[in-house]
Amino acid sequence: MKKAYANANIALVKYWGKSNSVENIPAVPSLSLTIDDFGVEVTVATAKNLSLTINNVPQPNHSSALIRLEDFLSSAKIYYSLPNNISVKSTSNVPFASGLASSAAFFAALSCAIEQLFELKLNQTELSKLARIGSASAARSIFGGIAGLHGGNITHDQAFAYPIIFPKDVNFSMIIIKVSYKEKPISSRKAMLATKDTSPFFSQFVNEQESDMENMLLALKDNNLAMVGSIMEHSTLKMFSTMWTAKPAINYWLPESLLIIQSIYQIRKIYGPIVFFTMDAGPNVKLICNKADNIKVKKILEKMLPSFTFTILKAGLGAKVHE
Ligand code: 2P0
Repeated sequence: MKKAYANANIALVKYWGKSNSVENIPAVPSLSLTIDDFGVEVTVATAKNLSLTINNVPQPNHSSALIRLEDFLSSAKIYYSLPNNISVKSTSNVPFASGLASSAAFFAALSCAIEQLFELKLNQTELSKLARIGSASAARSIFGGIAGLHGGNITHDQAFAYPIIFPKDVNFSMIIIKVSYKEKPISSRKAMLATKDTSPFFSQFVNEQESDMENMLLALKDNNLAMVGSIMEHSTLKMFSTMWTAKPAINYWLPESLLIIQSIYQIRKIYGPIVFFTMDAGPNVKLICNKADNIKVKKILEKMLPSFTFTILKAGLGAKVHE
């Protein structure tokens, strides 16, 4: 039996769409911040049957979570020496399927535990490829701090994550604003496929990704919050534009999401470029600000948006085995 823990991560340059759905290779490169204290612990053991227990609830046969685990194992077996059946138990403080990267933390921790249990002898780069097969964003959670993930028309061997800034050197904080932790109306996996197939804007999103990545790397090097935040917001809104223009349209936002975004614009008008937003496949809003300003920004938010709760998170460590 082996145990591992991984933190969730939130993309600053968004991954959306796949170039290869079977091997789960992202259509675009992406970049994210791994967040602290927001993660999943996974215990894996050898077993006669495949089983999955999430937060003490055994997942029934044919449940979507168990099917996804089965698909992960069968795809991973092409590259790694793994059995068909294992017992997997996960406990998490990340709300499930509400756009808070629960699958990223789960597959990163699972890959780490599997690697140990079956003595696959993978380094972190290899481990990120294994995690990517389960969920592409999981590849980034193998690393702490700020990490990138390759994407495009590339092979399994080229589709890995890499560290960019170590957690202790990240000068930004993330603030999570809860809008709703209800399960999302459509999985990001299905939404990505539909978007790629039907949105006239998807190719434009792909075409601009390399330059968004290059500009983000420069902004991070300069430690320039205003630049990092502007690129992040632009990447976020471009990603949602592809969803809104899919046929049928896909929408993860709630009215409160827009209310919060309008308040962020208002805060910037009053206080300058101190806070920026992003969102994922769900209605919750995540903000970044300078680490040194996080309490001040939280106080401003509490005054402007008194009915919401705000959680400040710092950069977290990468996935690790728990002894
Ligand atoms: C990201 N998201 O870069 C983007 C932004 C949501 C919006 O990665 O199909 O669970 O498992 O590879 O990684 C969510 O999608 O999708 C995601 P799969 P994943 O964080």
